[in-house]
Amino acid sequence: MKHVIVAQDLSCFGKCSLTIALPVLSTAQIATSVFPSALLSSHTGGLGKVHIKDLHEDMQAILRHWQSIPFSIDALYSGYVANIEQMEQIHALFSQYPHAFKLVDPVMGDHGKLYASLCRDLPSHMRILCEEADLITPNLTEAYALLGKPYTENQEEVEEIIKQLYTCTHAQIVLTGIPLENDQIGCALYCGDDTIIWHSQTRIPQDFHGSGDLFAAALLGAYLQSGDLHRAVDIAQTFVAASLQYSAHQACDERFGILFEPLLHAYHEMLWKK
Ligand code: PXL
Repeated sequence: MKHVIVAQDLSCFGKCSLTIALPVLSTAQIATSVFPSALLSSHTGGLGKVHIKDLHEDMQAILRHWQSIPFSIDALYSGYVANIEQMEQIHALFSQYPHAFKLVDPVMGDHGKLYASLCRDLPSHMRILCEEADLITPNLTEAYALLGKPYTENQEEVEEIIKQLYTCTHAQIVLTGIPLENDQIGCALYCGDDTIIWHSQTRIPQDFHGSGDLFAAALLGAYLQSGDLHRAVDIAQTFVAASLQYSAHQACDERFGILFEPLLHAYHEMLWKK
């Protein structure tokens, strides 16, 4: 069985990070271990004053203990990182397991804005982490932040942005959240050759928290199971689109998080469909 270490925060309310990654990877029949960066009373996306316990010192102790446990690992997966101290521990994790596949989801913002909870110079540090990755999954906002460029929604620039990101990271890239014509939203896959592969779906006007985390976790699960990144993008996008549609239909509070649980069986079926 494949085994992934998920380096993310535990937000006690409002689905995101670990509360999304763990159920999704379990559905993909992948074993998980946890490298927790922080404990928060909720995510930082509009639910009021958040209690935060930074765990970077604990991360160091966890890594030290793991050195004495003979386990093997297939992949490392990082997401939201709030500060440089946590980032250093994720670098240490990557160094401790150099042969594992590394997915870095450079979670930093959306709709042209970076999250206020992040430390100022996080983008340049996140870029260095991306340089260690095999696969990165920025949205458009994060892609511009990684390159230190002002955000625009100019579709003609997207191909240039994705290629520049590849040049500086040498990681395979799935760029998400690209606004397209006719109420579509797209993502683009680039692996360093000449072709960018586009996937698109109908845009849903609501903004359910954790949708990006759901995409990255579903992508990793599908990629580790199929070995086919193109197919994995298709599966992750279909799963997230169905979860968004379901969440919109239930009219739940967007801040409470995307409802994906009733769609996990469909994700599972897509993974094992011949
Ligand atoms: O979904 C991204 C995310 C993860 N973790 C925490 C967050 C956010 C986005 O706001 O606040 C703690």
